[in-house]
Amino acid sequence: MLDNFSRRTFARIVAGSAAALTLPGVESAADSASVSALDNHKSSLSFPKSFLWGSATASYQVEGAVREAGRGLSIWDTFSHASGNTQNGDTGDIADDFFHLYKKDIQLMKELGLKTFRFSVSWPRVFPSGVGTPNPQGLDFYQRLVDALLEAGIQPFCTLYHWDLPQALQDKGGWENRDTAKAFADYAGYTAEKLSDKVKYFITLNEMRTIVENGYTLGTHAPGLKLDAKRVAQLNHFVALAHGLALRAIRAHATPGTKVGISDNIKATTPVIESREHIEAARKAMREENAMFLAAVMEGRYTDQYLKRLAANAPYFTAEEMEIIASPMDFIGINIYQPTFVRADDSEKGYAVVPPPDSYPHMLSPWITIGPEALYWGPKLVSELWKVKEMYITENGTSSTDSLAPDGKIYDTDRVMYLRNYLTQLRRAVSEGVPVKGYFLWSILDNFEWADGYEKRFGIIYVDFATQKRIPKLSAAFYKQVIHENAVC
Ligand code: GBH
Repeated sequence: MLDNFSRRTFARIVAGSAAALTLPGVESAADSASVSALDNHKSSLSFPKSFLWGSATASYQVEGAVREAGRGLSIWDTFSHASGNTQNGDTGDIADDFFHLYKKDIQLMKELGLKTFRFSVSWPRVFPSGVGTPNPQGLDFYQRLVDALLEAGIQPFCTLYHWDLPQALQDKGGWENRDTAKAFADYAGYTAEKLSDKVKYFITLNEMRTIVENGYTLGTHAPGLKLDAKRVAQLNHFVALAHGLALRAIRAHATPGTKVGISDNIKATTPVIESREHIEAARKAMREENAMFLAAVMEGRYTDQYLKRLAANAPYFTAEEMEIIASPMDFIGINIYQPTFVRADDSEKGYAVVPPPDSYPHMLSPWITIGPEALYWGPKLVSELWKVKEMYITENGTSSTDSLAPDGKIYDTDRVMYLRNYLTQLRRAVSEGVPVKGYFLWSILDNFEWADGYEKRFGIIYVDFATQKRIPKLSAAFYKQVIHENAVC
């Protein structure tokens, strides 16, 4: 096998791969010639020049400072402080203290070479009771954050809702109340007006499915409700309506040229075998399994099968509302962590979802079943079905045990394995012309992982929550190399 290589070339290859594993801040021992020995390999895994490599966070998961600068309470303050709702009773009171440490964290992002960063605005910082008079100190924080990002050469992507609904609005029914959709649009329009001189990309809602399923159906997220199917279907409709109303409000108030989209955690339907019949099944499933969310937003209608399935529980909606829900977007963001395997089936639907067998491998979080092909089929089927021209992977990543090694570093080889495999499949999609323009790794920092508290770490930078010390993990070195090479490595 080594016949084609001179000894010297072989030595260079070895040196080159060792260089790829150095941690940030540690000088690479390899000379530039050793890197060029890998060029052929790299070019087969490279991304388009303009590809936006990013990372993401959300307000309540990182900011802390929950009682500072005039912030009102959100449903996550209430939920996390009530006993039994989160692992170890953890709350976001302090989290990563990003509210105070953001400048240092942006420095770390810059060292990694991040081209873009996705953050969310906390609605109760800007409107402490959800509506009414805005709190200028709230917006001031995001203005400073955006300035610091731009100064570091990092393009901001701003999400307007990542689950921290003002508690005052929950007290009036939360997403079950149609007025909440209207209040969201007012807040979104106001915030976009203030930030769009510097922020070009806005995302309305993060993960409609999680809002509805975890918050109001399973009760595992704030506000912790377990509503019946009829009430769930109705509030699902109001959540979709909130997206459409907000999109229109942003268009009405933001600087011309502002781009607006959504971040949706679609069911990433993936054929069990890549053969014609199973691929067709996955295509049908992409539409039906996302009928209440992305399909409604893209098509302005609920599918016949969805309404038939709901029968008497179907929501009340008007043609005008459906038109608002389907207001054209500039891009679609999708969050993908795991596949939904699908096979062809003789049933009326024409497909069946294949649940993971007990022995199916997963990452530290049991729900993250491994299936890198989801990052190929997800964007491919979405772009084909709905003729999308601009897409982003707004979240992808994994938890890991992340223990400190004796040398004080974190060798999260499982996260590196996960990212390498998923990015290889994303690259496959991009090379076929699927219009994915950027990728946001979840997350830059370990943070408050909702009901899992601080027990599940998703960062590529380790956070010691007692001291707020940051330690870049091996995966940070990996991602730095990916960004630098613009290729999977
Ligand atoms: C995303 O949610 C979120 O946008 C982000 O805030 C979060 O930190 C990240 O993923 C990592 O979780 O425990 O079996 O009941 C992904 C969708 C919905 C997946 C809730 C986990 C709970 C599964 N999440 N779900 S389980």
